[in-house]
Amino acid sequence: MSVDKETFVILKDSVTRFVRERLMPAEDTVEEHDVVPDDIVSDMKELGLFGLSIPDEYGGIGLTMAQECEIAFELGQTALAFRSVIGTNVGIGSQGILMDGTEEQKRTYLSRIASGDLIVSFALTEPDSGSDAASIKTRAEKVGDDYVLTGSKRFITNAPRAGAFTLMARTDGPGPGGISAFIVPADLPGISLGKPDQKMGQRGTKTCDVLLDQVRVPSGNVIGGTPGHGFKTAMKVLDRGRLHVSALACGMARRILDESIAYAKQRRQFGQRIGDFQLVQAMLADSQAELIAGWSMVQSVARRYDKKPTGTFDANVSMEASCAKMFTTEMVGRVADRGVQVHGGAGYINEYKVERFYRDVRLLRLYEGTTQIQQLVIGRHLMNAA
Ligand code: COS
Repeated sequence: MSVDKETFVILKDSVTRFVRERLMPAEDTVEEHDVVPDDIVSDMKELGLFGLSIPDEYGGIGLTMAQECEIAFELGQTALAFRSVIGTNVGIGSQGILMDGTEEQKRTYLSRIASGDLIVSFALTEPDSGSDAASIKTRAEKVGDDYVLTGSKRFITNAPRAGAFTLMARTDGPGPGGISAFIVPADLPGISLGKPDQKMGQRGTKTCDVLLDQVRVPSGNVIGGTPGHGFKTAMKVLDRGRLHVSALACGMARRILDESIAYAKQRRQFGQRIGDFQLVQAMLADSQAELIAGWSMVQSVARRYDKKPTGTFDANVSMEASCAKMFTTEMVGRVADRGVQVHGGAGYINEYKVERFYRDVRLLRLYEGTTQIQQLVIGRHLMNAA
């Protein structure tokens, strides 16, 4: 699945223009009101952004991972809340269905996910199970033709907007093999939402708990039809998501660097532009070099990701996706820190964008696997490789 080069160039240009002309001017509104305006969400639907990763036979655009990363880079150059609106449909919410779902599940859900008419969230994390994903406790008991789900899910991105969840629950004994992935419509009796999470940054993104009390889900909603594969589905989805987040981190690094350069050209001290001082140039240079390193890594890993058959697990590519996630999200943290430093006191003031981007990028080192989990994936792979 891919779009031809010419169509992709047109799409990318439209996204670049959309980011500059529509999203950047709305950043302050999002920060102030903690919400992405509905008219922007409608425009995102019209541009096809909800369906970037879904093949055209299911109503999406069908980008390759490398192409998706280029679009994520563009979207990363504005407040991350905008990308978050489409993030779960493009990535962790839809990909389990696409990779491991039955044909009927794909036909039932993917076109509505691609159009943005159905928002889908990914529900793995629980109050007592974050990094240790194989320890989830949410139970799914087989009762007749249904499963009855009880438990709670935590920090679920887009849950307040979601029409469905791809949700991991325990159908069998302990460990990864006892976990199954379900498609759970959000309006089933027994589902309720916690209060919206108040976060450090990324205002406009919506996360909350999802509580399940005896929720009856038809057994036909087990992704792929066979229980016990949910952990592997979740891990494959996260490998892919980690690359997308890496591209986003690079986009945000680009934006912070652009803001920093603009400030360094305009701000004068000691009778000259601060950017004419070599110590300021050194900070800009370090950020530029790290950005090139990170973006090169993302592009090359994404190209390797595209070479493996859709939905398959390749331990080497998985390890490389973790390298990209670890490096780029740590990198953008350093770029944001330097961005604040270049701005001096102004960098601590909310009206300058770097203050909020500094807070926004902090999440990138946490979600879809902390830096320490990426280190663990990489380290284990190195120790286990023949
Ligand atoms: N793709 C497919 N299968 C995978 C996989 C991947 N990326 N990673 C592991 N697996 C498979 C393993 O091959 C193993 O299969 P077998 O039982 O057939 O041998 C099985 O899954 C269990 O793997 P493992 O033993 O490595 O599981 P662990 O419990 O040790 O957990 C980590 C591995 C820590 C890597 C995993 O729990 C993890 O990624 N945690 C972070 C979760 C996360 O990112 N949360 C963010 C929330 S979503 S925003």
